[in-house]
Amino acid sequence: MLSDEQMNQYQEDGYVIARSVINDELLGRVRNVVAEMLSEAEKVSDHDEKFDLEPSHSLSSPKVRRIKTPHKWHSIFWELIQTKNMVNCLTSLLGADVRLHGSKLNLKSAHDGSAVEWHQDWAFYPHSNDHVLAVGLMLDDMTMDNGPLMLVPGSHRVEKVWDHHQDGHFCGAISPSLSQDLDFDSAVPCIGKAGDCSFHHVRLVHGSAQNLSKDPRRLMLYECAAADAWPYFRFSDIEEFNSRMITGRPTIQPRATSVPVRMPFPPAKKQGSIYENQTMLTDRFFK
Ligand SMILES: O=C(O)CCC(=O)C(=O)O
Repeated sequence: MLSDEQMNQYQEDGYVIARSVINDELLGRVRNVVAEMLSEAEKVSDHDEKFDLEPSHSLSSPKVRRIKTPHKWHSIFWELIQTKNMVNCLTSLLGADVRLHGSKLNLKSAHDGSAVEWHQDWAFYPHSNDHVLAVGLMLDDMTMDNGPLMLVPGSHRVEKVWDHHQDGHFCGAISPSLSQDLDFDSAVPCIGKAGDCSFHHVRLVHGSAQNLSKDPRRLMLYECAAADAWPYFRFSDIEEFNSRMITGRPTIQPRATSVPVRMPFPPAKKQGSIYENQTMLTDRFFK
């Protein structure tokens, strides 16, 4: 599924986009499941374990910005990450044994969907080694207008975790005015068709602007790790941990390498999701 050129691009730039990873039949079924799940949000007035809501959400005009951990709510999200194409891409990039760390479905409502400020996923979930990446499966076409994922090429190769704290607390974002060493203007948009998929390294700096278009934008994100990359925290139960193997075999022998780590503690003042963490920000890039 990934050519040598694409593999080199992942090493060099920290990301790669694979085209037509998921076929129309499966995409159609996923969209139906998502529509069904979203209809439940018509009864929800505050964030809960399933939904993260836009500030403009109301019962009469529901606006969900994230379905949290969709793989826990419906088996179709497992089906997606275990398709042959997806597993081929993952094993090319991470090796034969791959575990799911987490998942989220980010939705940007038309004319509204929240921006996500620049950050590194690694700042949220450091592991014993950095064979960890995020899969961004496009459930809609991604255009320059609907708030596509924006990636800063090569930023994963800087052996550094940028500061994601503000006033002594984790805030889930990099302050643009305090990070002169990052060239946000070089960021590349992940433009593509529904069914295309981006894979970005866990230390790659990325973010996304508001959705200015007339259509909603849905991006399904999977956090994936080589089986020997163990998370530094939020581990409780080996059976649950191993049940998240996407392919290959689990191990109880983590591989520890010299990777830069900053722990996301003390925790964000606003808990719940990256959007909530970032509500406290006083220095923003995206309007
Ligand atoms: O949905 C997006 O555009 C980006 C989201 C993101 O980077 C994240 O949730 O970590």
